[in-house]
Amino acid sequence: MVEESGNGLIQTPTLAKRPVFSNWANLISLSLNRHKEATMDNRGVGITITQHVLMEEEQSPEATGAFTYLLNELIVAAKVISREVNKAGLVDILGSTGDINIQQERVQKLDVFANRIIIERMQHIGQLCCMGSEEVAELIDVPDQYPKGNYILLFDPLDGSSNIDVNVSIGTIFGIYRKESDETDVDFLLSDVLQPGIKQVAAGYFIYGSSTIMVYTTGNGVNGFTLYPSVGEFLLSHENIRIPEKGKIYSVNEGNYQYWDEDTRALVDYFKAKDKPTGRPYSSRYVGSLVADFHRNLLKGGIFMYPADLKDPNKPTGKLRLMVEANPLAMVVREAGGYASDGKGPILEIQPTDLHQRVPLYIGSKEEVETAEAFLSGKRPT
Ligand code: FDP
Repeated sequence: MVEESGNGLIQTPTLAKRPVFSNWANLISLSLNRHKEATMDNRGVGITITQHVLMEEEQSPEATGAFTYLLNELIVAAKVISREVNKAGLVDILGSTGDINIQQERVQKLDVFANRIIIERMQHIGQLCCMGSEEVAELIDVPDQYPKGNYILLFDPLDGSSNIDVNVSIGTIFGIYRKESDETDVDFLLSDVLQPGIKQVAAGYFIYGSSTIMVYTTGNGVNGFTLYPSVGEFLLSHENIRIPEKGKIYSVNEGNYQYWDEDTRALVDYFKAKDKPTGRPYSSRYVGSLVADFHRNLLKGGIFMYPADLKDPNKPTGKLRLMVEANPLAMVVREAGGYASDGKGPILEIQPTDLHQRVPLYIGSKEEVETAEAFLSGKRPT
């Protein structure tokens, strides 16, 4: 059995040597028992995430169970993070560590915890050849003592972390790729990691809010699962999510207005202008936590924007990270019928050059994101 210590870390290093499917039998029976329990008390009838992942796997004849195992372990890590986030304020986990990360931001204690939990839980399972985290400058190798697999996990362990101390929703974002090279001398090549987002085999996020929700896609639509705390399972709560073609919300940090170029300002002015036939003015909603802003707009429709700004006039750039934020959410939104752009073209088609590269991001309902592209290419609607 997997034994969890107080801090959520695996205590049995032998786990990696066990065959994947002996663990599976346990997982399925665990899941079914919990499902029964949920049904019995009549408060949580529903399919569990584990059942859902297994059902998706059944659709793919060549599946080996490796991916299912990987996703399941990530879910366990998220449950541990969720538990810790819920304790924030009660234990000494709020606040900054005093360090500055690779993105030049203050590192929060919960950032460090979430990052460590994901790495330590994922590195031993034998399905990954490497990981990349927003919090770690270099790629994260799988230590020699553990078996290697063919998947690559890129993640933002705790997105929106400047909101932790004020009890605003935060989240974990992930994208999973398959190793493309058949190199055997090394575990992976840099090109295996720097793949465009279109190559993701799965992507999603966990949002730690009024409840903890997981939203994910493997390219067959998007589904959302809510953590049922007393049962300890994610139950299907948002089946086949579709983002409205057109929304009524725009989300952007308008405090940056003075740093935007003219086209960006014109775009935001457009959403605020009065015009009944096109449903304007839109409502403004901005939490300042990407997962929370994205999740709201995914369900309600609208556009989230983090435009390039001229804070450094020699280097106009967006703030958000292509590989660990924009790409996973771009896959989710595409699978839900929406669109993500850097203002010029699809986020998912950008060829990355660096694990930590930043991009402008326009994401949400198709109509609004296409409007953004039109403005940013100088073609403003009349
Ligand atoms: P944070 O810095 O709190 O981690 O990923 C970075 C991010 O949050 C996003 O979650 C959020 O959308 C954005 O930055 C907020 O940035 P601003 O404070 O500049 O609006």
